[in-house]
Amino acid sequence: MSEQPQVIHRKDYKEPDFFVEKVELVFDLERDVTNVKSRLFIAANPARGTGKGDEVFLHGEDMKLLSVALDGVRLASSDFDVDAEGLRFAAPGSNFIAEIETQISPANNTRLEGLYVSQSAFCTQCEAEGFRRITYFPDRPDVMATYKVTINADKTNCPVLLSNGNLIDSGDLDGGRHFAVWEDPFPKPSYLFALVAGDLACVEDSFVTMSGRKVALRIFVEHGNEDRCDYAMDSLIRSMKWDEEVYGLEYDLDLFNIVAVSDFNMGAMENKSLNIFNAKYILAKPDTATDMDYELIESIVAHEYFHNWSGNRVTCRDWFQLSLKEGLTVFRDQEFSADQRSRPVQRIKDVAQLRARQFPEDGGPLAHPVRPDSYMEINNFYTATVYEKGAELIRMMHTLLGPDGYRKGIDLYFDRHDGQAVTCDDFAKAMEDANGIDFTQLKRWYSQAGTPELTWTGNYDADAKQFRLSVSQKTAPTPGQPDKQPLHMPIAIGLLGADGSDLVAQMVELTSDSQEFVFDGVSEKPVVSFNRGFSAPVNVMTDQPDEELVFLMGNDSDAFNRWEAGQKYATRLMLSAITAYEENGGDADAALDAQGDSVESFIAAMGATLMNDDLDKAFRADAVMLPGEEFLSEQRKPANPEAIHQVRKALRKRIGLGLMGDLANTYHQNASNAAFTPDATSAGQRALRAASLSYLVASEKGEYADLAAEQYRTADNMTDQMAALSVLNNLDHPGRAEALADFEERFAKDGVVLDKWFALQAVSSRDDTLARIKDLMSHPAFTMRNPNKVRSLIGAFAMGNPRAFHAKDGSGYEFYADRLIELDDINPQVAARLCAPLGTWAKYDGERASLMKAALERVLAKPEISRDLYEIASKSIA
Ligand code: 0A1
Ligand code: ZN
Repeated sequence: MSEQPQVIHRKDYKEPDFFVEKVELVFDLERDVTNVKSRLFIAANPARGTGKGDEVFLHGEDMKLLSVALDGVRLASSDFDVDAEGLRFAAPGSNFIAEIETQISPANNTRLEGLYVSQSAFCTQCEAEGFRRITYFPDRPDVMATYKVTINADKTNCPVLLSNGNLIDSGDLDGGRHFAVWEDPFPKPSYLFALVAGDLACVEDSFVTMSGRKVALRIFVEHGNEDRCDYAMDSLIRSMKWDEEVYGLEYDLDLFNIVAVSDFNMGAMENKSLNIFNAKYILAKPDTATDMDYELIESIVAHEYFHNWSGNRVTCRDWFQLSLKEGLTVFRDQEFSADQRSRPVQRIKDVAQLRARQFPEDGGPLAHPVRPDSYMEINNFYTATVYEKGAELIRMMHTLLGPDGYRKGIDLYFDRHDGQAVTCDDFAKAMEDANGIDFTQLKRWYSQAGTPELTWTGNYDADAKQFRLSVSQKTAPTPGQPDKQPLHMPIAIGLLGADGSDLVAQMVELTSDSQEFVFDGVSEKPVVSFNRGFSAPVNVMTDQPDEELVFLMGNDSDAFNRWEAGQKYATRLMLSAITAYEENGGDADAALDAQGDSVESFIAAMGATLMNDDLDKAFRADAVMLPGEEFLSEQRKPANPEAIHQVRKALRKRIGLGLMGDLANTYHQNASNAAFTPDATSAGQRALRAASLSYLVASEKGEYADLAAEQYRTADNMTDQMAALSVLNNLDHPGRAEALADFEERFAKDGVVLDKWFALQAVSSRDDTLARIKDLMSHPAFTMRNPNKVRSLIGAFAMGNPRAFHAKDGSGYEFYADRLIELDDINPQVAARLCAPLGTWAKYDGERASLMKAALERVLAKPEISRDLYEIASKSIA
């Protein structure tokens, strides 16, 4: 990058000057030099009044341009301009055909955008702007075309040739080559184009749609992985069924392909009828994948499938509207998982994720609205805010409209906009029109960044049998948005009587800075359960006394708020102990002693949840977990990672000691002799047992570390093995080295599984962790070219090991900045995504903050820094 990257603004949107109606592509695949011929059927856009003689601009980057011809006439080099951004020429008429020939080098494509090689297969990633690395094209989502794609390749290396749509022809060519022709009848933006060619194994099934059409379902994987596709296939079939039942949406082609690749920048990609996945989110069998892996596979397979309607049939007009497809599709996949598993447990998981990833983003230097106003590099906006906060916005619409009203809005949206590229406003308008409702204020959630903070107080009038609830909201300034306006949000309220039952269960709508809600006929002074089910994505400040939190933990009819009450109590307790730790010179035990009865009463309440057989086991497993170190560091300024770590560890030890008998019983009673099945009930049982084991080990009674080592040796599934290994991982116990060595040996050749081994070592709380990570960088299986490896070893260190990353001497930051600099030359997109942890400097003490800023300065000083990394690093330091 030579100059400062250009900033693109939402307000500057203009319709395209020219459309492309039809694309014909011919690929001559070779690893080092691939030839791409394209024929583009171009038409002027009447709305822009363009035509003959006007400039046509086609994006294109890092390609060799061989030739351009318009309507069959080859252009002389003086008839077009080509620079680092693309190709310009004058239109020969309002409708014409452009023929362009380019050369690209898939084997040298380490950015993994456009056409690249993963293991030995060719594959593509075009969202957001990768298509312009394959051929010259108006690479923007509001240009939608039909595609006909011919792939020529070596028959031995690439027996499988895939693209979007239907296979219409195939056959042999000279020289050991063959070809396939694919045609996609649905017009689509270039970001949904895909091509795969390689020697892949295929697992096949089928689905009959609600109108009786049989769809062939295929999952392509590397040879040897055929036995790891069952769960992904099952998830796909369940997703197809669910979308018919819940949304009335049917699949629209006769085949649906999924390909799993080892090298992928993100989770997966919804290319029309040819979804490409990070192999990690497809491959699973009981002895290689944990329950969490199964859960993720289910939700990501569903997510990509759901995009066929929310994203592909109706797509985004421009990239500022990304949440149109992503927020909606995340909401859809969350609801799918809730229906397939336990609804409250799913909600807890989604909220925990939102708090861990989105709230910090919204409170930090990279804060941006769900619909951003500007960007330098769009790849940097595939964020928790666009995805998860965007999903919360859709969820609020669902809550406000009810399921029927929501469905009416959805039906209108798809009726109105099928085949179009539209905006978030268009989506909201369909919701409004179908329901005769005004979402003007609700739509502020699209444009206003920052997590609102809500405060409430209650007042009971026994004579009037009336309860008054005063609620106020406030959103702190975020970069570029100093002043905030009040938001519209649904708040689900419960008022509990002394016997634990609901006196009132009601949804209220908050619209002003502060508002009072009056509940009549309340027969006794109630305990308030506020924001049930996390009906609004906000931070709630409350000074509800400990006893009320304990009461809610044991009685709230809203399972989410039962969990929430426990988290609040634990957070309050630990924050207060952290202060004591800082004051007493670093004695975590004394800091807990200073909390009086609170510790005891908290542990007792947690024990009651642990042993409550009326509750779902998965819920109990979640409810006994303490808020994480990252979450706690969000609550304090300056955050002290060492104090947080020590206090949390000491509290875990007390829980282990205090509940030892119950924990040991829970552990033993939840052992299972049955063969592993990944269903939610069995997973819940394993999770509860794992939670018990982790507290038993936290008690520091040596026999439990032995028990963990034993569990690792005897378990017949990866979930139980990882549960054992992750507690051993922080210890000096001989079982640790043994288990790690065994794991390494067993999975030496199994990239996706070995990543767990790298990540474990990166998050270990042992003192030698950073040194070990440095050693592991020269492990034969480690490479900076594979994003999963980088995330497992380097990413996990910064994001999952706050104590080591924030080591006072700055060694963590220094190591990390070196890696970002190294990675930027290989894969800027991944480098930029990993940069965010350095941007949290403002939360730390002066010394750490200046070390972190120095690390960012060093990153920014890198010669030839990419636009991706520049944007994140420069915004982070501001
Ligand atoms: N649209 C995909 C995620 C995705 C986004 C960007 C990518 O490359 C920059 C790749 C995949 C999804 O939501 O699943
Ligand atoms: Zn998506």
